[in-house]
Amino acid sequence: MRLYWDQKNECMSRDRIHDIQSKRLVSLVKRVYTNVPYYREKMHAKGILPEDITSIEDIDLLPFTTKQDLRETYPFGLFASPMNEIVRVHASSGTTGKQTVVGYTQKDITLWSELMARCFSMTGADKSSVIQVSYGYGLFTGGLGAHYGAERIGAATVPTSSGNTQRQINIMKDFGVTVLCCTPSYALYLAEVIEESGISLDELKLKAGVFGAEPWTENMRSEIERRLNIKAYDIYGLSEIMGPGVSMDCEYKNGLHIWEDHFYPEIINSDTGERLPANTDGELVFTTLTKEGFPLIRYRTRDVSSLSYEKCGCGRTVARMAKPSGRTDDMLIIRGVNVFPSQIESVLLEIGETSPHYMIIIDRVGTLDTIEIQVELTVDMLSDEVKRLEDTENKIRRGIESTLGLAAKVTLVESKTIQRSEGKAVRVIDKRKL
Ligand code: DLL
Repeated sequence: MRLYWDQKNECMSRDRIHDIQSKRLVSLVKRVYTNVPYYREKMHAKGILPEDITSIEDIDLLPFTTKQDLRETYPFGLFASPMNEIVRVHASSGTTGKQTVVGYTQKDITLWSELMARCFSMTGADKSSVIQVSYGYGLFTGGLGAHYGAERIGAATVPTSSGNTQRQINIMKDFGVTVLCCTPSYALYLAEVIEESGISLDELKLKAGVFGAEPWTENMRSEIERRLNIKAYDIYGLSEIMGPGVSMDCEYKNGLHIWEDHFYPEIINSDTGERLPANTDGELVFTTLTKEGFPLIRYRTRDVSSLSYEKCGCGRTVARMAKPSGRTDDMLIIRGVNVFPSQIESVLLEIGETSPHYMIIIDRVGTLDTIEIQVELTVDMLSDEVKRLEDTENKIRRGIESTLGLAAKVTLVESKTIQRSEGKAVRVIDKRKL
């Protein structure tokens, strides 16, 4: 089993990583200063010239880039290559405001395929694998990003895209799919439909899942691994930086390896912009060191994570990011308490008496915020006594209260009443904003 795709670059010394990053940052800054008027002005506003940047340590001198900058330059204002060199465009739908558009040169697409190949190889996949890509194809980067990486390692690539769940399962079985790529919430739904179809896991050849595009907890990972009898890997990325494959975890499951020779990570305090030390939670920031079409300097992802730099048991030396717990803008503030939906997911799966499908409903009665957590019963529970159901409800309520310090209403709802997701799950309805 080949676990490295590019051992030289995945396992180089920290000194070497530092040198490569320094060299690449210097040329990146020159490039954007010359080619992107918006960046040039931002640097002038900070009193910076390209020659002030001589190593990666100087990155602190450079301005941040935010989603707002992307909106102001919509659609192509931050592209650093002329349009006749752009071979692909993706866009993120953007739940708030205008969508953001990203462009790739041929070299960018080749790099993306290489980095996705590194990711797939971490699962043990190779040219003998059959990889089903159930991320959506289209403007979303998930489908095509995974597709090119799967082809790069020479696997038989099955571009099912998302949706038509029964067909996905038939294909998985008939084609002997060994690696599944989709969101973790869709993986859970696929597991559910497989169970209902009466297909035994022995009839499938599935070994690994490459799941991402949304936050998911360790408990959710165990649930998916158990129900599909596979190893589930966490893959992270965002369209602005490239798409899937910015980082992924290995079999040691102790953080996601960032391909640091191409993406320079930082963690900052999102209120002050101050850089935070290793192993401290904060907002993740990335600089794309080698991208041509759409390079970004110190892009604020709004994802909450932390970084660590110790060598991993797998031999990789690149920085690892903690599983993102959510986005700063997805954090709910309920009666002054900060809550990430993933914390609620953790409690529900820890108790483990219900199904893993849930919905969080926030409302305001008078001046008081209310939170209701709807959790689905499992099919077996339908015949349970009322007393046992009440016990489960109470257990969840106490779990939420002791974890979050927040009194929540817990409602057990009938099996299959919570909407299943085929892509990124929507788990919160905030009626205060409606
Ligand atoms: O979701 C790219 C992607 C596709 C990643 C397939 C992995 C797999 P966007 O639609 O631009 O791109 O959304 C990016 O999704 O800033 C995070 O908030 C969230 N996200 C992505 N992967 C993870 C993950 C794709 N593994 C946004 N864990 C990011 C937690 C994730 N959140």
